[in-house]
Amino acid sequence: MKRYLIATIICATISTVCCCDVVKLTFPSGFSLGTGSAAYQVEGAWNVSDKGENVWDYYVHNHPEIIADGSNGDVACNSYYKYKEDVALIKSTGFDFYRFSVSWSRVLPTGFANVISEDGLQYYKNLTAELVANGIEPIVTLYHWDHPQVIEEMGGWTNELIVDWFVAYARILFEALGDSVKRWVTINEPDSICGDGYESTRLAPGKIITDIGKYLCGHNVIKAHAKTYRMYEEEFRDRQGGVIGIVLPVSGYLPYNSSYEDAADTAFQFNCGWMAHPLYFGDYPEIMKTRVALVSESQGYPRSRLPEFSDEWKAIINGTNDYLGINHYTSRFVYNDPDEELGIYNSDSGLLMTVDSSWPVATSSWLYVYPEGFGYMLRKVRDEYNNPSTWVMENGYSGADNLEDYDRINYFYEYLKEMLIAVKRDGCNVEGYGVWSILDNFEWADGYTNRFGIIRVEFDDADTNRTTKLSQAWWKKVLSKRKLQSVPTPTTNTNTRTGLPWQK
Ligand code: GBH
Repeated sequence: MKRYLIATIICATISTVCCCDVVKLTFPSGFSLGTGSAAYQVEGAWNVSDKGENVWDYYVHNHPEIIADGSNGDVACNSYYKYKEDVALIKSTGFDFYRFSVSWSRVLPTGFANVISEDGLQYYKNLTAELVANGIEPIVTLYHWDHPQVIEEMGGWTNELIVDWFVAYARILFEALGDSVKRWVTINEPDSICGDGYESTRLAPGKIITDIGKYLCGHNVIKAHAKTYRMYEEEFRDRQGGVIGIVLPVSGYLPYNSSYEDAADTAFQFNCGWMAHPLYFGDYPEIMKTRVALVSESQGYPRSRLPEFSDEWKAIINGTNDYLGINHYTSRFVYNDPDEELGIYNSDSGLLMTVDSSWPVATSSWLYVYPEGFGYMLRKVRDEYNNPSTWVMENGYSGADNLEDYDRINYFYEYLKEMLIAVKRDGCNVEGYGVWSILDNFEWADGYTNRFGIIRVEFDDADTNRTTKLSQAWWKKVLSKRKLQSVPTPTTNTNTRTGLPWQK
């Protein structure tokens, strides 16, 4: 009895003092660990066979000045030809799933469902079959930013007709791949494509439709996602039994100090809530509706720039997310813009954001490292949407062109630790996690200057040779033990950009 009591006291003490001992940094059984890529970033073969031109082909060829190194994805990692090697690398690392995206204009050269490219579709059938043959689960993103240029000529995501064109495209893929693919992503990061593509030149199509472009694009994205979900439900679910979700980029938005809790919530609503709230509850978050209406009025618009859903659309949209896909990289501290007290509205959200000077930064200018923000965000998602099935589809770190990527390993260790605490201690329903990225690849406007891969690609060589980095070896160990591994000691500080010290 006495011994039992002592043991209990020791256990209780350990669990309150050190949650990590209890969490043990093992992955729960059934937890899925994978990696990912996107068609335009890796495939190359931009004009092979009958492939049509997409917005990225058009953008990089006509505006090379927008890409940091003037490069493009014409060849990229050559994965169109090297997919078997990619799959072999994914397998030897030990990943459970591979998330790839389909190039719309490779499958539909005219942009529409009247002509299906046999070669284009065959490539994705081959890739899927290769994954399945190697015991890797294929997860397919229907759209990762590269819609057909012909559709852009008609307004792209700002034209509501894209909704039906998207559904027709999706149907072809469900038909072709749905026997093997059981987890689908409709659209990757609407926030990025809509904000950076229709109100800035950061992403194709690079149209600056000030104040209007982003929300209009987002409105059509939600409709396209929902209609695709309903179509799958009606035509495929019974026989294919897959699940469908959207993938949103969700940063950690933390209050700058305790008086800014509301500001942090508003930031979350403008980011994640913009898309997730309609899919879970049928409409935009209240705070977005109020704020955008207010700022629109102050700007002299006759109505809110945030479009409204009809009741009919609300019913279609509500409940169309089987799981919530999240891409998480970074965090921000949030506070209210003091100008608003003077009646000056600088933004729809009314917020300003900053980072702490102690946060290390990756080679991507926006990627500040703050692992605690990951757990904070996951708990927020748990609380907002009734603890939905959650899949972290992307998490990763851009570094220098370096095979000894200790900084990347450190990033993964710290971020995964936070995720495991959120799952095991706080009950967050995260079921999968994907490393971004399996390969160094074409990093959009940053060209090849920022490398996210755990495997290096030699872009200057026609062979586009792959070489594993230290982080790949680390992942291999993590995957075989299903447990976080300690971080090897770096011989040098590879975080060359700022020289900020790494917190351990
Ligand atoms: C993901 O996007 C993409 O899905 C993937 O294709 C890409 O390779 C990967 O991340 C790495 O970038 O206002 O300065 O804070 C992440 C896109 C880019 C979205 C930075 C938020 C914030 C810019 N993110 N952006 S800033």
